[in-house]
Amino acid sequence: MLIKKADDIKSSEITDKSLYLNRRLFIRGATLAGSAVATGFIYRYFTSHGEVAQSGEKIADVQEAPPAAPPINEKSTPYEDITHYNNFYEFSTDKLEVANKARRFVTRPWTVTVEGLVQKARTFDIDDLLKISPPEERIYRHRCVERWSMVIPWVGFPLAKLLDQVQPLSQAKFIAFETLADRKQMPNLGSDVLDWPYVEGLRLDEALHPLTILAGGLYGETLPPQNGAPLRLVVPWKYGFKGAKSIVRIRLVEDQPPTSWNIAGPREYGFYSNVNPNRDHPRWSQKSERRIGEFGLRDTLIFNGYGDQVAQLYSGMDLIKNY
Ligand SMILES: Nc1nc2c(c(=O)[nH]1)N[C@H]1C(S)=C(S)[C@@H](COP(=O)(O)O)O[C@H]1N2
Ligand SMILES: [Mo]
Repeated sequence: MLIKKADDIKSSEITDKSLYLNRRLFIRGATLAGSAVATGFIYRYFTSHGEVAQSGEKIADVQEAPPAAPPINEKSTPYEDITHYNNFYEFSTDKLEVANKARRFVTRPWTVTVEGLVQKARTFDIDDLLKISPPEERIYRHRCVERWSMVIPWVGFPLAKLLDQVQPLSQAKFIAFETLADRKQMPNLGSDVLDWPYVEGLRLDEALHPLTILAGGLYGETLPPQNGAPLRLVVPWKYGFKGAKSIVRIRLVEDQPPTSWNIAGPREYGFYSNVNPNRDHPRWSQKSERRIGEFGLRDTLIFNGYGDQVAQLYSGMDLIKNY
């Protein structure tokens, strides 16, 4: 079967949403025309080229996501920008350098252990984990605490679907994420900018919210290393740093877990980290943001524009104190 691989397609071909859609239709057409597997139920994060999933390969049968939030009428950020302007401190603190430093990052074999206060603790092989639920396209706003933003077409599935599999116990109130810290592959682990491994957390009700996803793909393809391959968290109403990349362990716990950015700067980064234009960072305003690829500034929206969906999670809470 003749399917163009990501490598064969110049990045200049995929620098905006309409080209991306054309390309997706093209690939889908090729798949339908040439495929022996006409079943819609083979959702793999790897292609027919082989068992070893590579970054940047087409993900089969990406579903339209159920409407967890109204679609956003904003242009998706070009693939090139999403994959070359990254925060991933294990590789580099220079956003423009991460892609290069991460280009040989090995994501197979890979396991994710889900443990703690659950009925059925389990270590998943990544390819089994990615099959728990069909891959859905989720186009979300992404707002970094540093005042830049993007619109990113993730491919993923609700974190709640994974939690279904392990069955959290009633004592579980929070969820903790731990990401890979491999000195052989990650050149910046010798620095002490952050406490390694990078850890993040959510309250359990936040984790179960239908907007919260585990993403294994981007623009219809498996994630490149710099965006958190093979699996990363995406919580669209929170600042980007909640979105832990390259997850290896998930633990259900009773108490609020420590988080890397809060340890590094407790006055600057709280546990909740909800996007909030009314709560400035001690060193800068959070009222506006620069959308990558645009001139000028946009107003930052409360909960990054997802207030209708998530504000009730925080009713009665002081969001200035609980930043
Ligand atoms: N493991 C790990 N995850 C991480 C980070 C990191 O340095 N290490 N940076 C965070 C920050 S600050 C942001 S804004 C997002 C960036 O995700 P992106 O590069 O896919 O846009 O990843 C988050 N997840
Ligand atoms: Mo960020």
